[in-house]
Amino acid sequence: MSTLDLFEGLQTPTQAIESLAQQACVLRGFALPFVEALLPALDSICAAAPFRHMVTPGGFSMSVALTNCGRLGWTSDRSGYRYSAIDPTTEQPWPALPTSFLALATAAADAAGFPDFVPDACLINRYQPGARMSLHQDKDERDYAWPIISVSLGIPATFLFGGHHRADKAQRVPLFHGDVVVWGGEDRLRYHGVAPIREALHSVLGAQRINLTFRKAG
Ligand code: MD6
Ligand code: FE
Repeated sequence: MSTLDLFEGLQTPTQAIESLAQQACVLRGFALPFVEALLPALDSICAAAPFRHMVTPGGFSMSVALTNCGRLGWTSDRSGYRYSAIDPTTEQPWPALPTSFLALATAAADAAGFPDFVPDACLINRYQPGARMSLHQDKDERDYAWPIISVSLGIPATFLFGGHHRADKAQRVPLFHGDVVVWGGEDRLRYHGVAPIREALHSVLGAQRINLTFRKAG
């Protein structure tokens, strides 16, 4: 065990794990001990790769603003969704995955029963009040054996966690600053989304919700 592991273990005692499905759960407050390290790293990423509203293949501008860090970044335009090593806005590689991001993602995956997870992509989404994400599956990654790790920061959201068909009734899961949702295995391809964000103010992040989703994309 490294000193970093020991530190994390001390910072996150007995974990509140809420099951959403066989291989999906919410780790309440799991990210809180990491936040102080995450926020300055997030500022550097957003300075190098600014938030932008991507356009869907259908021609709509997404209400959520997006950027990425890691070797691969998720992008969308009229020709489709894909992962790319180059940010189409800056024409530069995406900023590297900060150590604090990596430590949080691997610790959360471990806690949820997915050892050995090493993400190569982190989508960073900014939701301002009114922004939403409609039900979708995350299926642009190469290997669905790896889970999705989703970290909520800032103002609250209602996460919609559905089934394997778009029409399946979705659970409504309130998510708060510091919560982490993990889904993998048989639940990896479940439909999910975010209900329209309500007006609110977070003491540190103001009137926004930042969501980090970690994937092994390549
Ligand atoms: C969330 N986000 O914001 C869940 N998926 O809680 C997502 O499911 C998601 O933000 C694909 C791309 C971006 C996302
Ligand atoms: Fe998603």
